[in-house]
Amino acid sequence: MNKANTRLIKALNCKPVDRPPIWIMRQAGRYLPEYLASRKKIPNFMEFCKNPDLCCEVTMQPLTRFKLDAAILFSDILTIPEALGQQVTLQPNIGPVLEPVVKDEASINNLAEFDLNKLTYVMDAIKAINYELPENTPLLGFSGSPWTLACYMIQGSGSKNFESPKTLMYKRPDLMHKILNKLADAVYLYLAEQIKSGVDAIQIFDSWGGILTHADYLEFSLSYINRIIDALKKNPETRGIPVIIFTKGGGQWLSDQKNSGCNAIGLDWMTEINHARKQVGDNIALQGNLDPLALFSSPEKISKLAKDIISKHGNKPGHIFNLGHGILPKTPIENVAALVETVTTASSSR
Ligand code: 1CP
Repeated sequence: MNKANTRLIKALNCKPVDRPPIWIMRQAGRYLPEYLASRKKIPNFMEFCKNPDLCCEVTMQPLTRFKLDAAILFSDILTIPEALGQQVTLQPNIGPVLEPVVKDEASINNLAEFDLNKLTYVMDAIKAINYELPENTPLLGFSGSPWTLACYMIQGSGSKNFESPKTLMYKRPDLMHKILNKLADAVYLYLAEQIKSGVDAIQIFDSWGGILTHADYLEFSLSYINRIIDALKKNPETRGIPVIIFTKGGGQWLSDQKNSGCNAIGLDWMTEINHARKQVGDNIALQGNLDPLALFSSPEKISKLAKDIISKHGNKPGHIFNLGHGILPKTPIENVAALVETVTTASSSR
């Protein structure tokens, strides 16, 4: 179905809309009791991700509750490391654990050839979701960036400082480039296949790009994102689909990100949206950027903060409302409702 005229896709293309569209990073997830209930059906997280009907069910849950302008495919960025041969398990109080860790040249050489057939379950979920989605609601697909995926594959888990990948990067940049090259090829093929299966826009989550120096960000993260976008924009089957890039902690590098070929840049909450707009010009959409912790305050406060962001962006096209990072598990649901109500009743002459 062609969703080109929906609020989200128009805003991503910097076309005028009646109000900013809103979706929420991690909108399907642990803050929703209905999500927790669905998860009980298959407690093993990766097995859950492999069940297209359950992925469809939880993708639809936040849309049933709130007037959101987009759905995001329920899956995880760690599907690619699993397809490359690592075992991924979600462990209580730790989070995802990947084994065996990638630590040297031999372990990079031992990774499997990337094979899209191992990710058919993601494409099946996209088809199932599109069958359920209303005509005016576009579906976002996503992937981790090569750098962010490499962080998990080399560290073997989440981490504050990601010592192992950063040490490898400093000691053996050649090996870091070797794995990033492999990941960039995989991410391109994966996103292209998501587009062919029916997603209407895609987001590249560079959750850990912000732990790098500027020079290393350009060399080890953004250059690979650029390569993926370039390949998507050259392919006639994928070129019309808007691409959002989101580097958590990347607000000081907007002038680099704007030349990546992306349609939109996701902003974390540390970045001022009016300053960002000045830096990127008027042809790139901006997405964000309420602090996820602001949702722990009151409906009145949230409404004020959301209106502030909308007015700071100003009366111009190209703003997609979102949080500055994923919604947190303990977020009160009535506060999410207040946020969505504020944004969906905001008017403008855009
Ligand atoms: O039920 C559970 O306990 C699982 C928690 C969970 C969920 C709900 C995980 C494990 N993944 C997901 C879904 C998910 N992950 C989605 C789809 C849901 C939606 O957006 O509605 C998406 C887009 C992701 C992306 C993702 N996974 C990112 C990038 C986004 C970000 O927040 O920066 C990252 C870094 C991951 C890894 C991951 N998977 C799961 C967890 C808890 C984590 C974070 C690990 C860490 O602490 O570093």
